[in-house]
Amino acid sequence: MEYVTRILNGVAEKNPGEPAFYQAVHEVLSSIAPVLERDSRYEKWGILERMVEPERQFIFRVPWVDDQNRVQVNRGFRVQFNNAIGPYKGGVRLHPSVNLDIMKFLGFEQCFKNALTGLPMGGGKGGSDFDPKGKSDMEIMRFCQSFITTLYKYIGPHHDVPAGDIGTGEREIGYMFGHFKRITSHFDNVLTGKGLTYGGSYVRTEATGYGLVYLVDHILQTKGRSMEGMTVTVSGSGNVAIFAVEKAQQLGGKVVTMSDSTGFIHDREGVDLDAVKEIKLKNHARLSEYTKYRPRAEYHTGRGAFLVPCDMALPCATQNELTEAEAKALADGGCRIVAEGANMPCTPGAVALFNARGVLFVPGKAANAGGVATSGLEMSQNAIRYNWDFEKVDQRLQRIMQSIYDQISSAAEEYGMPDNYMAGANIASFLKISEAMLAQGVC
Ligand code: NDP
Ligand code: 2IT
Repeated sequence: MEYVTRILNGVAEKNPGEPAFYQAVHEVLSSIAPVLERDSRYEKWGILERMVEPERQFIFRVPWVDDQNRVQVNRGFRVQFNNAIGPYKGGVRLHPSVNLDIMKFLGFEQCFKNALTGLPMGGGKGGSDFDPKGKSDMEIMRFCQSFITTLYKYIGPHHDVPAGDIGTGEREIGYMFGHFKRITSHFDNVLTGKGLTYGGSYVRTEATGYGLVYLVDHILQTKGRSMEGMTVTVSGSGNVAIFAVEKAQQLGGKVVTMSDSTGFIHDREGVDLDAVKEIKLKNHARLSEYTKYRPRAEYHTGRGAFLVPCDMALPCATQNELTEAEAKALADGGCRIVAEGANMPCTPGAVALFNARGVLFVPGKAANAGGVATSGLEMSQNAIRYNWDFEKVDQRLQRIMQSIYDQISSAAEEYGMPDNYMAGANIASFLKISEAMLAQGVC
């Protein structure tokens, strides 16, 4: 379609050297051509032109002093992408690979994901090339304080609400929140993922992994199947992966792999999650330690978690980690369903292969939306100055994941692509954001 081609060419031209951003935009725009063809208002009102241009982007110096009294300087980012349906909302990634390309791809994805939650949240993302690995608590605190010293002016409960992502968990959110409070004197609910004693929500820690498995389980149920007895491969061993494994095991799945950026474990008897939690959450150590707890398991350096035969694969580490060759190995090994716990972990070639081979594919913007959805529930509880108990938040999360299934499956059906959840997710979220943009005029 000419409109889509023109916008994609414009994105490539205006954002050179940003392949991840282009990849994310290409995926969404390639799915929505049938929607654009039905209604000329999208083109007339420049909806795509406005959707692919972040509303504003901040890049800033983050100076801090390390434990040896040396000055360190990192680069900070916040991309406020689209606030058509609510305040900008999205995590903060702390990883040496962070650059503007990664921030824009994540911010763009976040707009569509947040729309699927049904909660009033626009899309944004932030982060820094700061590497928390090997840093002391004091160093991490000084970095977080410096990051907020610049960012505090641009965030707020009705404006932009950051949260966690790779490298940012409850500890980092606590330091950021404390510093925001100190320099503004306001106990504003300006971040989510807070600790339970100062405005956090039950289930936020577990939400992304749990939500992923709730959605997959629901899809299996609609097909008369269940997770019971399924062999599951998982990548990553951080927040998303750990709680995806926990819920998958609770529902009877047998998880046989997990990974970190150094290597992966293969435990044919099923991963011992208590051991992984002790290694990763308590000791902040490497997954290679796992064989000390379970000597019969194998540890391999490098990649390979998805070369292990399985019924279901859950990539939960990072973008473009699951390649076309791995997708082929998964399909050849009998894998029937792949759901993205991470943001954009499957390469376009991998996704094409899943579609060609009839492997059900659930894209991250639907599958991992439980995390930001529960952040939305944290904002709701903060707004009414109340805390719901674990069961209540968990039930709401389950209902949201079910509603995401309803939206993506019915959009896919309506546009003649049943079971194409990627098209369904892109179409359903596009329709919601564009309706709000059309209603609000050119802004
Ligand atoms: P964590 O920092 O808790 O864990 C990240 C995991 O992925 C670690 O095991 C890490 O290994 C591995 N990893 C990170 N980067 C790389 C890399 N470049 N190559 C290989 N492995 C890597 O992050 P989360 O679990 O929170 O996030 C994982 C994914 O889920 C990300 O894509 C994130 O955007 C997405 N996500 C997170 C949500 C949340 O609520 N936290 C919500 C929705 C999506 P190592 O320790 O060796 O670095
Ligand atoms: O990618 C994501 O959805 C997140 N990192 C969670 C964002 C949030 O605001 O909770």
